[in-house]
Amino acid sequence: MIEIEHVIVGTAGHIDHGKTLLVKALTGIDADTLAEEKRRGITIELGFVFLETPGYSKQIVFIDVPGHEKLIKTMVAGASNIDAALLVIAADEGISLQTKEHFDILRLLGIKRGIVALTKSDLVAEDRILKLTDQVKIFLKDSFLAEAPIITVSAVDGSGIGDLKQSLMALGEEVEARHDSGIFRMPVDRVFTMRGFGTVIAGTILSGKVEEGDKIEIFPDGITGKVRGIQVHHRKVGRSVFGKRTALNLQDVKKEMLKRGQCAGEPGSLTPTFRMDAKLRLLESYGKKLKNRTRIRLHAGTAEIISRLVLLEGDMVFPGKEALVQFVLESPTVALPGDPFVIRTFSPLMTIGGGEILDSTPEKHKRFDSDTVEGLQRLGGELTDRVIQVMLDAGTMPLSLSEMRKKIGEKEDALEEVLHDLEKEQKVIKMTGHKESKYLHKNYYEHLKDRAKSIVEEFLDKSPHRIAMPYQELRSKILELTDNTTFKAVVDGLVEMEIFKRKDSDVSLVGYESKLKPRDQHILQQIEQEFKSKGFAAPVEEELRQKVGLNPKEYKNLMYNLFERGILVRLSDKVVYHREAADKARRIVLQYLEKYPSITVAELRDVLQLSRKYATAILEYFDSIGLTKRDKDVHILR
Ligand SMILES: Nc1nc2c(ncn2[C@@H]2O[C@H](COP(=O)(O)OP(=O)(O)OP(=O)(O)O)[C@@H](O)[C@H]2O)c(=O)[nH]1
Ligand SMILES: [Mg+2]
Repeated sequence: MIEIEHVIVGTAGHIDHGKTLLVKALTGIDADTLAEEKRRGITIELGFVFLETPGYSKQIVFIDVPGHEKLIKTMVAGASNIDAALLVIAADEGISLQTKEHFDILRLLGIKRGIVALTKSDLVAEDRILKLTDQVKIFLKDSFLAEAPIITVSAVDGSGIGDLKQSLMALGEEVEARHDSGIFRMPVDRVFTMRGFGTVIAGTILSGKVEEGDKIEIFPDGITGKVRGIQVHHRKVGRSVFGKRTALNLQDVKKEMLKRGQCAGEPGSLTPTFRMDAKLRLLESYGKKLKNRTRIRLHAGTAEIISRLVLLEGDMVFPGKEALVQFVLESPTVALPGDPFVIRTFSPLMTIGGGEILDSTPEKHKRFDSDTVEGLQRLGGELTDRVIQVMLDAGTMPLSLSEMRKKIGEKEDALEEVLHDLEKEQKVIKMTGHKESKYLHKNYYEHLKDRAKSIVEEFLDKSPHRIAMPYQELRSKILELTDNTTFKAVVDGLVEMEIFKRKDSDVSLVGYESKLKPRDQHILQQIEQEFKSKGFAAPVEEELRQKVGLNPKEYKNLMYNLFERGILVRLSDKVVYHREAADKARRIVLQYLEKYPSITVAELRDVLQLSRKYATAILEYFDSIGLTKRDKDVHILR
């Protein structure tokens, strides 16, 4: 099946200027279907109408918006996700208030193309059209519509309609596919029920694709459901892709739970947020300054959210100027970096600015902080800069590709390519974990290594009797900062650099010398000698402690040193052996087990000519290290 590319064209223009009738003249369809719309003669809800153009390779779809000044919220929702604009200006009234406001909104949303229709030409004389055309050209100067065709039409007598259709088709050829981040997202602009089809949400797929049977989540409300069916252009299809007007029939979701402003997406792929960082441009025409913490209406996707505007760089934003801001939202929403938005004053309602989201899940920022400002500037830059910044923001926590995708809103393969280069330039460390690879900014990798090194140094400083730090203790300290995979990479890195050495379950510093006092060193030698000379009949610890004249704490500390260096081995609570005795016992047990299938405590006692206490300790120790295992009363080789 050939996928038809949709060209989504949004109407725009002042109330009563003839948008809906023009769409009808082009398509034969009246987008005003509500009884209230018919009664009042105005558009209230968004209208979605397909233009039939047989033989043409693309599908033109109109989103007809209301012109009423109180319905700008609906207009922005309709215009938020279009490929091109059809700016409608009535020849008799000319450029009016909402002509200007709609045009501002289109510009702020970053719409790139469009056509201007001067309609109701049947109501005016020729010279009026010429004059208006000049005015319109001045009005559109330096904007995305500066070079747009201006077509004179009448929806009543049909003049110019053919030309307009031709222009629309030519425009459709020029429209480039919008950027596809690969993540399925469809802002909901309509919710309805269809007989035999159940609950339906409709919208234009912003990115990615959706297939019948897919699980989806309705953000930010966390509603999940399954796609039972998909319709595109009134036909049932198995899948739909970005850029297409699409209706999704949802299983297990009640209509009452759904509304415009929500966004359908892959489950878990977006993070509901109460804050967003953005670059804001205040319209010159607003003519006023905007203060910090001004309460505004933020329009992003099809949602409108009341929010405070925190100015990060200064105390004011001036008309016609840009500023880095943080929106503090009064209710949650979802967005991705790069999404356009519009802001309107709380009351009276006026469109005053707009821009681009830079971070859709930021922390609360300090104002006037140069790091924050620089970070946001990087987020507004090239993909490489954005990847670097997201990693700097994550600090010592490494990010997986899927986490990065969520933060940046880009396809994983595009991210991978950038990360690969950064890795080659040694700006990024890739860590291969057992589930998925994660990435850490080089600076933070170095920071973690420094941290690990100083933790071990501090440990050894505080415990002069010890020559190593237990690995698990270091691990639990580092896990406060990062994950286990990174911890391992950090230790491995330090071992490779010959800063750390690992022995059994300990970590130490290469070349570290014990900081023992001469007296302690002397006692240590004495203790070692005691154990060595007694062989299998090791000394009783309590007696030994008294003999060498240490208090229990001092004794314990010094013994650590001997255990860590592997000179002594603890067999059981009561029995400690010199390494040599332990090794000898091992050889004897193994020799015995070569001859006999098993060994008991009594048998070992006889072989070694020792008391039962030692034989028990030896066999239990070998069980515990996995050399032997116990089977009822005997011990066998493992
Ligand atoms: N003479 C004449 N009247 C027109 C033409 N186009 C629209 N009208 C009339 O203008 C009025 C408004 O037309 P609509 O198409 O509803 O205007 P709209 O721009 O969609 O209005 P809103 O959706 O409410 O903003 C209707 O009475 C139409 O019949 C035209 O080309 N010539
Ligand atoms: Mg209308």
